[in-house]
Amino acid sequence: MITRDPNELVDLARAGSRTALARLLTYVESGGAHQLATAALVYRVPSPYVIGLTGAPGAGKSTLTDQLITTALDAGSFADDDPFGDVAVLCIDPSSPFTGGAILGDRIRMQDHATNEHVFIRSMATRGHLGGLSLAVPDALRVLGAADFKVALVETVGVGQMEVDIASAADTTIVVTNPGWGDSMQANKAGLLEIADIFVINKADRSGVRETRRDLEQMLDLGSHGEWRPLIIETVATSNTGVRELWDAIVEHRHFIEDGRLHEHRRRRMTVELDRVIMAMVRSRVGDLAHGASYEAQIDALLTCETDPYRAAETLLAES
Ligand SMILES: Nc1nc2c(ncn2[C@@H]2O[C@H](COP(=O)(O)OP(=O)(O)O)[C@@H](O)[C@H]2O)c(=O)[nH]1
Ligand SMILES: [Mg+2]
Repeated sequence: MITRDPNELVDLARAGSRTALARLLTYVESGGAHQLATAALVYRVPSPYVIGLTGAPGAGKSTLTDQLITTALDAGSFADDDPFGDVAVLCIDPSSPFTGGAILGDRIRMQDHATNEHVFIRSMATRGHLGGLSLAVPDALRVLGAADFKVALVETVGVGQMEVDIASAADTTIVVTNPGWGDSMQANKAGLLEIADIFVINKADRSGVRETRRDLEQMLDLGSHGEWRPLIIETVATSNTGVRELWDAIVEHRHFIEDGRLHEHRRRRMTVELDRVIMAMVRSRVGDLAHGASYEAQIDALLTCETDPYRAAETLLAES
């Protein structure tokens, strides 16, 4: 039986135990970050370089991730003096409280890699983490950092706000689109534009690539991106076409942000994460306040016009 002590698990994970790594990630997933906090090491090691992929279901994220694993292993490093070693993949499905069918499919798709000792693939779902997946993912990345992974690919299903939140925890964020994307994505375009460092037009073997590229270019012309103008890369993930170009784009973006911007980039990420932790804690306190005898008494007082909602709230807050 493997130990349950987070400190020992971290030591084992650093020594290469995938069982220990998996257990640590289960702690994170189930909201056991407080247990991990004692494993101070996790919070002292740098996070891996995180490449996030997001996009609508069926866009080809898993197929691309699969190809990127091979490319990352072949490329070996972002720079000669910075070997990667192993590659970690997290598959995140915010819409599913369980490890659902889609992710099972991804597992099968990536199974060639699953037996490779240099690749670690893990799907994650919410199981009661305080702030949901958007907080569990950064913790999971810390664990991967502790286990000495230098690069992590994070595939997030979907294009809603939560997915945008998770994807924005990456160092390089890739938004995977398909030809004809412009028509269906009107509502979320702004959010995606904000987070994308690279747009991929996958399924470029289909018609409408030129129109989609033009649409994206127009968006970029109008939108306010920073110093980095997001790159647009066309791929056919199923035939490994354009994947090397995508990798080169990732490397280019990494060099761009590491040229004095990584600190600022990660600082912003920390700000977002800390704000979320505070919000989650406050929300949980609100939950505690909003029941019990005092709460009921204030509701009664409201019904009989003996107080107003502001005074009632102040009273409850003062009592807490
Ligand atoms: N024609 C074509 N099909 C693709 C391409 N990339 C992926 N697919 C197919 O699209 C489907 C969904 O791919 P998947 O990687 O599971 O998408 P995900 O939901 O974004 O992870 C699968 O049947 C893939 O084989 C591509 O470039 N061209
Ligand atoms: Mg997938």
